[in-house]
Amino acid sequence: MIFTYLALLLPTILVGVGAGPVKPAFSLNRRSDGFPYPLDDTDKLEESSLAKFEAYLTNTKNTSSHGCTLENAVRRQEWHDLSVAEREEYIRAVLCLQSLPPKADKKKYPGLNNRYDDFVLTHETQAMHLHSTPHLFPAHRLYVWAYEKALREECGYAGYQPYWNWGRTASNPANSPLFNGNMSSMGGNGAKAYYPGVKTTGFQKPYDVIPADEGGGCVTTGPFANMTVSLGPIGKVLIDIPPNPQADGFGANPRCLRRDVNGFSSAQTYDNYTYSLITTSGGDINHFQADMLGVPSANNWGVHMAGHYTIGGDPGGDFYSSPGDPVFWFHHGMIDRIWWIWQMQDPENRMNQLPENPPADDFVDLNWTAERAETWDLLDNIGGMGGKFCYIYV
Ligand SMILES: *[C@@H]1O[C@H](CO)[C@@H](O)[C@H](O)[C@H]1NC(C)=O
Ligand SMILES: *[C@@H]1O[C@H](CO)[C@@H](O)[C@H](O)[C@H]1NC(C)=O
Ligand SMILES: *[C@@H]1O[C@H](CO)[C@@H](O)[C@H](O)[C@H]1NC(C)=O
Ligand SMILES: *[C@@H]1O[C@H](CO)[C@@H](O)[C@H](O)[C@H]1NC(C)=O
Ligand SMILES: *[C@@H]1O[C@H](CO)[C@@H](O)[C@H](O)[C@H]1NC(C)=O
Ligand SMILES: [Cu+2]
Repeated sequence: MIFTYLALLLPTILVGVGAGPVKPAFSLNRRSDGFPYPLDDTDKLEESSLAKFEAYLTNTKNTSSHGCTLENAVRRQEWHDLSVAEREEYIRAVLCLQSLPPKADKKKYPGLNNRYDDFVLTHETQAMHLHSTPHLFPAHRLYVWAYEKALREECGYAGYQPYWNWGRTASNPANSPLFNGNMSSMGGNGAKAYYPGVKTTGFQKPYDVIPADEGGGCVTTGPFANMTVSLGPIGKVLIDIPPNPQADGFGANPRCLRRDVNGFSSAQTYDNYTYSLITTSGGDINHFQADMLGVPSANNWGVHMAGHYTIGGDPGGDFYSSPGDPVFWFHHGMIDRIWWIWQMQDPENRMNQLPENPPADDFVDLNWTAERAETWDLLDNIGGMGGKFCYIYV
């Protein structure tokens, strides 16, 4: 009897009262559907959340999404889902940014060599502003968006910022198409060099040290083999980096890009870590952020740190200067993506939350790299930043 009743009712529910033809459900149509990277649990969670999110956009956000919809939003793709030609075009644009003059004052910041360095400088001078508890998610969202915008507007890049689904490289990052060192990768591992690993918090081995892997020295393969790192270091990295000639770290300190593409760190970035983070942190953004940042003293580095130290080295291992490694943007793209997936689990309650609930007039100012923004206007990848944010992750 129950089945009969449902069968009768169902067509009415689907058509709705007075509605036109039912709109087909939005689909991401990822390139990764199938070999070689099948959808992981986080990808599937993202897909299964879209209908709820679309309903939220239609019902609640209609007036503030500024015409941005899931359908017309631009699509940021995972690096491994780009074709080799698309990867090379992205790399071309990054190298272009590294060849343009800086906008910040070279007299005041003599370590600036190029426009890319403006972004590194922003992260160094605005480190506290970017990383204070309420700002970490929204300020990095703006920061990655501004970088994508510079690649497009200043270097003619036609695509969007790729992200790094850590789980895809977790078992063997150094041999992944991201780090394998060929000319369509983001550069290889560093050469083998003295590298003591990474002290996370305290110094109580083995729990809060990420051990060294096979690299630590200069990146000698791939498109960034000749890249000059100049600003910094500012944070303490336990390797023999020449000190910056200026106490503030903004002097010219030309040196190679160094990495330790690290399998111990990447082992905490399998998709089960990301999936578990999103699904077990509950509905409070403070918990979600804290879980993402991990509890290093409990041997739980959190996906944020685990991703950063899968790159490691210099400047990747320096809290202040880490955007000086061009993979930084992929990592923070993924952080931004999982924030969105977390939001989509309960958009009515999660699209309006920032850690520590900053005041209404709170702002983010990235100086040379982005216009000043209201912090509370950075929560929506669909319609935030006065409608300038209009992107999704596929
Ligand atoms: C949302 O906006 C669309 C297009 O502007 C409009 O057709 C629709 O009726 C609006 N929905 C609500 C719930 O306001
Ligand atoms: C570089 O690596 C990618 C991914 O493994 C591969 O598709 C591409 O053909 C390689 N390119 C060269 C020049 O070897
Ligand atoms: C790096 O510089 C050397 C020497 O000028 C050059 O032979 C090589 O092609 C350059 N590599 C890259 C990736 O630009
Ligand atoms: C993820 O899976 C690995 C391997 O099975 C396991 O050691 C680890 O504890 C899991 N992590 C989480 C957060 O579930
Ligand atoms: C950068 O932005 C901050 C915050 O608005 C401001 O205090 C500072 O003066 C700016 N710095 C420069 C060099 O523009
Ligand atoms: Cu940062």
